[in-house]
Amino acid sequence: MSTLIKNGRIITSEQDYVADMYIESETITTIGKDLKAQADKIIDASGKYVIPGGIDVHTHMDLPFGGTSSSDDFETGTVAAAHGGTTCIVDFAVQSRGTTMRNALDTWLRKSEGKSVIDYGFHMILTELPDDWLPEMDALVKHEGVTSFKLFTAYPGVFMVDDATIYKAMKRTADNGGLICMHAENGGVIDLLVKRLLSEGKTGPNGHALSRPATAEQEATHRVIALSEMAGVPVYVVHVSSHKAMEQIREARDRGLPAYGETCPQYLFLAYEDYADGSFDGAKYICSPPIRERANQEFLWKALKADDLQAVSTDHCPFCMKEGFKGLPKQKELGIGDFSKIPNGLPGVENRLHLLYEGGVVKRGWSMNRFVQLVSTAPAKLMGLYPRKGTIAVGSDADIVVWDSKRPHTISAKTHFMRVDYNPYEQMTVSGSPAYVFSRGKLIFEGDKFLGKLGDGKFVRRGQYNLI
Ligand code: DUC
Ligand code: ZN
Ligand code: ZN
Repeated sequence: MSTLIKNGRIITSEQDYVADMYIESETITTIGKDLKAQADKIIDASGKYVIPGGIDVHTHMDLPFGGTSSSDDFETGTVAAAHGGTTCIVDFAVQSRGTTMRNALDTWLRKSEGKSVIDYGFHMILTELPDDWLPEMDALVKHEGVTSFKLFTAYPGVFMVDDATIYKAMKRTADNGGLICMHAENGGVIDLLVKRLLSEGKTGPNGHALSRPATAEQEATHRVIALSEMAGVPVYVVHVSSHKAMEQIREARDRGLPAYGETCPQYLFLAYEDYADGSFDGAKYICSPPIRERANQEFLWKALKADDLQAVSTDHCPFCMKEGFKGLPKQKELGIGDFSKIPNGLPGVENRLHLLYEGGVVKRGWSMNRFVQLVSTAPAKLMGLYPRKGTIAVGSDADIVVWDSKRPHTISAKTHFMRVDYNPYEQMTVSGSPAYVFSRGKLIFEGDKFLGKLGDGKFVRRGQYNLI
């Protein structure tokens, strides 16, 4: 199978030029002006951008969490991702207490096998780390292409580990060449605040945000950066929600440390004020860290522009508002009368590029290069996928999005592909959307029409990070 994409405006994180692109089988083989090659399919991309497919390095498909499981699996979630121009995800395998990392990876490989329509990799979440397990970390990095480990300073009793365990994992990762990802909130203090709010009768969803103040995120962000500095390992702070946490990353970077941060669309577009009244509708917006006050948003937008934050991922972890949607069990409703039982997480994998293009390029005048850097190139580099993915170059995987800046899209649960009964950005109209999406050379979306095949997405063994 070969494809010729004619006259597109090719955008990488650094370049911007008009050319033709020839794709043979799974790979970009030629880029040049007026290519005359024969092809099975020819696409006229005049007036459109040709960008590397989006890479979302923070998703949770089919994650057992909060008494249920996230409602998208590797089938529905990756079809949705592709519809929005994301052609690779890095999801999280969970080493839960009492299981080995090997078992965890096998479980997640089974969950994804034969289902994904785009390529995917895994990080490994660690919930315990006896000394004799340390060699397993090395084996994951060396042999399995699982080159990043996530640890939590929150969710006591589930994911949270103590500082000594974090330091131990960091030290080992410094030696084996992996990357540390951190969920940074002070879980111990948050638990006390949760108990106090509930005892005062504050049981509505807004209690979730009240129990998780930005200072709890700031403190943990400061701490994990300090631990990483002691261990001599790069650290990637996931889902940075507040300017206070972002400033910890900026300060570390100003000192020359390899500290990185991602934020997510929910922290850029949604505001605490919109669910402050405590009505149960606010359960739609429950995720951790929580959605902050509206005034916080602009700090994050500026940080993305200034490279104080380096990537945008989604933390896609959807749960339905109502029992019974597509046969799914009770999810957000588990927390009626007790906000601490509302499963944490929001849908987003389908709309990340829509939203970032609108908020960044259209509304704030970012260059397309910066957009591509944040949604594709930086994630690819940090997560060891570059230059196979995250750029447009001869020899790279043909994960390509033909982006039409004049193809408006109204976001709605009625039309989205995600398996969840609401969309946090319901009725928002964005100016641009993908006209064509290719995954390793195969056209998998033409507009809103899915043309892909389940199982065509493959597990990607990632390499070592490139520091940016
Ligand atoms: N935060 C969420 O909102 N959901 C999944 C896990 C997490 O850290
Ligand atoms: Zn997290
Ligand atoms: Zn997450």
